[in-house]
Formats: sequence, C-alpha cells, structure tokens
Amino acid sequence: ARGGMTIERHLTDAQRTAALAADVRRGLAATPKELPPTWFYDTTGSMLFGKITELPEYYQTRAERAILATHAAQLATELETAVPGGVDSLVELGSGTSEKTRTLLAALAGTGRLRRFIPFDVDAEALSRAGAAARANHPGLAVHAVVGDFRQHLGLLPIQPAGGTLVAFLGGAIGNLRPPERAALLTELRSGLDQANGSREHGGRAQALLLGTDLVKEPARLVAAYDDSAGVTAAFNRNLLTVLNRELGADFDLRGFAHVAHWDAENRWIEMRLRSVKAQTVKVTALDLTVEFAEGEEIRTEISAKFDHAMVERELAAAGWRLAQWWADPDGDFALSLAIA
Ligand code: AVJ
Repeated sequence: ARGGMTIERHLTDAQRTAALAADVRRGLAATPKELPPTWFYDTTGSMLFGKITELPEYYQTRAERAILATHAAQLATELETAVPGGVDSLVELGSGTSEKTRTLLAALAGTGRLRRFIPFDVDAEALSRAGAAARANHPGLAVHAVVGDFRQHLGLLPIQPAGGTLVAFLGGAIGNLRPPERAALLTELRSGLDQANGSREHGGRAQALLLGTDLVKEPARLVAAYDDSAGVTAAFNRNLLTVLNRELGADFDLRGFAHVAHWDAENRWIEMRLRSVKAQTVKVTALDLTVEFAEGEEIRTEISAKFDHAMVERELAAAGWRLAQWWADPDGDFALSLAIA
C-alpha cells in the first residue's frame, strides 16, 4: 500500500503530566519565578493562539505566510540543486497551522521526490489533524507523526541517515529558546547527535533547514504584538494558570494576575509575564506545594527572541549550517531562512 499514517508517542499523558509537574515545581521555587511556554497549548490555549495569529497587531503569521506563498517555488528549485538526490522527507517541528504546511508540501511534492511527512508536536490532536490534511492532499505520502517535546526527543525522529530531509521550524518558535538552547537544537539537527539526552547515538541528520524568525523592529510594535488591544494575548497568558489549576489541582485566581509584555532591549526578546496584583498564597495540591507571591511579583512565562540577518547567519554557522537564502516580507518584519548542511 502507498502512504499510510502512523503516530509514534514519546510523550504519554502520564509523562506529560510528570514533565509539567517538574517544570512547575522548579519554576515556582526559582527567583524570579518562571514557567516554560510549552504548557500554554492545551485545547483553549491552541484556540487562543489561533486567534492571536489573526490579530491586527500580530503581523508574524501573515508575514510568514506571504513569504512562503511568494518563494515556495524557488525554495523547491533551490533544494533540488542543494540537496543531492532531492528532498524526500519533510520534518515539521511544532507542526502548527495546516496552511503553511500545505504550501510547503505542495511545493515539495511538485519536484516528484517527496515521500514522507514527519510532523512533530507535543499535541497528539494537532498531529492527527496535520497528518490527515496532508494525506488528503497527497494520497501517496507516508505520514509518520511523532508526539514529543523538541527539548528532549529530537534524536528519536525517524530521519533516514541516507535520505534528503528538510526540517521546517516555522512561526518564529525558535525565539522561545535562549541562545544556548538554540545552539543545541541547531547543532543536533545538523549533526544527528542526540545531545539533549547526552546520548552518543546517531539519529539521522537533516540536509536542509527552513527557519522562521521574527525580526527586531520598533519596540512599540513588538510590545503591541504581545499586548493586543482585544486582550487575546492576555487571556492566552493567563490560560497557563488554568492549565495548572486543572492538571495539578492549583488554586490560582486568574483575576489576581495581570498580563505583562516587556521588551528586553539588551537580550532583544519580548518577555511575557504574569504579575501578582496583590500579596497572595497559591496552593498546588498535586505537588503538595504552597507558593507565596509578593504584591507586584512576576512569573516569567515566555521569551520570544527577535533576530536580524547577521544574527541568524552567525547562529546557523556556529552549528555548521550555511545560510543559502534569506527571504523577508516587504516590510522587513519577518524572515524565512534556508540553511544547507
Ligand atoms: C508560537 C512561539 C512563535 O512567540 O510569538 C504569541 C507565541 N506568545 N503571542 C510567539 C506567542 C504570545 C509565539 N510563538
């Protein structure tokens, strides 16, 4: 039979909850308090993020879509010459919205070489949707979906050692990582070493990387993109507390925390925070934990780093990648980079 679809799970529900518990225990004991953005994306969080991508202030998704639409054909042509034998597998990290994937798959399928689509995400539901959509448009395509956390399970991706693999990491999601974590991820994709696990085992390596990055711009626009007038981003940020209440039996009062979007000019990243509007005590029953908040004390919930051409080129080169193409939208808001191993 041609194609087919499999879902491989490296993150069961129980492992997910254990990972959340560990992050919360560590993050709420730290000074300053911090929670990783991974846990934003329950059903409500994914829905709210979808709304964010349509906000007038949040230009990123529209810009990236426009870049892809304009340059997808050139991307496919470029890959034909840059990757010996062509690209037969597309890996998509954080498989995201189906529209970008659809454009990308269509462009790659046009070369007649594409055989496999490997969407990778923490959310099994998002994966079945992405997989089904891909199969509907490309009946011969084998879909090998993988449920995992890219901070841990990259080495387990079914990348064929001999194959022509393009990894797509779109949406600017790499900006959620700090520079050392970005370096580790890029190196791991390039070398095939499972560095996150400290393992010396070889996974397959990618031959090409398509990377979406948001670009440095006027701080007022950046802050507005993370503090929209309709309050959708504020709801998205606070939803993290709802996740903790539900998954870990916490008793966060959502009205007790204000949404903050702060531009860190030195690190060149946006920081989202939740600010306790009063002194308060929160219980996290499942962790047998009591957490004190001073008035004005903040939890950092996300960093979203912004880039420029030189910075992307430098970080890619440090990981052994050559920047082959840089495509920005006409306003210079967002860029897609094509890197070749
Ligand atoms: C999905 C990580 C790219 O950082 O802009 C949107 C998430 N957070 N609004 C971003 C997000 C607040 C988004 N990424």
